[in-house]
Amino acid sequence: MAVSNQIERGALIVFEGCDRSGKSTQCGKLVERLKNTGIKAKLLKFPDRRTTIGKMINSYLGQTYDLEDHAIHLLFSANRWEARDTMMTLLNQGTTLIVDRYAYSGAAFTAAKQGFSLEWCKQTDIGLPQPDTVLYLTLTSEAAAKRGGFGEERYEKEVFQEKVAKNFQDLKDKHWQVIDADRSIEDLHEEIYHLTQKVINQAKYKPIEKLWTEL
Ligand code: DGP
Ligand code: NA
Ligand code: NA
Repeated sequence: MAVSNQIERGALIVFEGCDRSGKSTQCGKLVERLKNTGIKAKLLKFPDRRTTIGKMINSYLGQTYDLEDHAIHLLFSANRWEARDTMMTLLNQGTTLIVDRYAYSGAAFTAAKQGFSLEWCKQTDIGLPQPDTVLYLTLTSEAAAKRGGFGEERYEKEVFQEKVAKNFQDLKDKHWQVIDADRSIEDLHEEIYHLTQKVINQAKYKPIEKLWTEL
């Protein structure tokens, strides 16, 4: 056992995946499990619809108002940047953050629109805290279809979601772990819980790096 005076930091654990992959359910279950086992943990969700910027995003997603595509991209990104200081403080105080969507959704969703490259879309999130792991939940389109139809929000359309899935594939890097989400909530939770134990232990004394700066 290494002895250190350094405060052990929390891990930054991000969940990504297409709509209906069960991300939000798994995030919630994981946070509860970690807390029950005595690990300091907090759930974050992007977009955070509660802030001033988040309220604009919420109206956009609910289709109550339109925004130019670049402008809404910047707002999604700003919504992550406005959480940056709080995230760093919590991590450095030893709280593990379970994050439901992050910069990868930012790039994957906007780049699914006509005229946007993945490269352009990544720029605004460069330098955000680097996740210790990205748990990418996958579902085949058949498995997704069995989970029922899409809702009424913008982006909740089959063809668009397929483009998003393709973009996620292109964003995959060494921090990603791909997880087949086509099984029971409990089975999926068990696998995820065990994966995160390792991540939390390994993150303790590692510095927090910056996203997409090694490009
Ligand atoms: P959710 O609240 O997780 O259901 O996300 C709302 C919708 O917004 C969902 O279709 C995914 C999409 N989304 C999430 N983050 C971003 C982002 O940063 N940029 C864009 N363009 N869309 C995003
Ligand atoms: Na959604
Ligand atoms: Na595009």
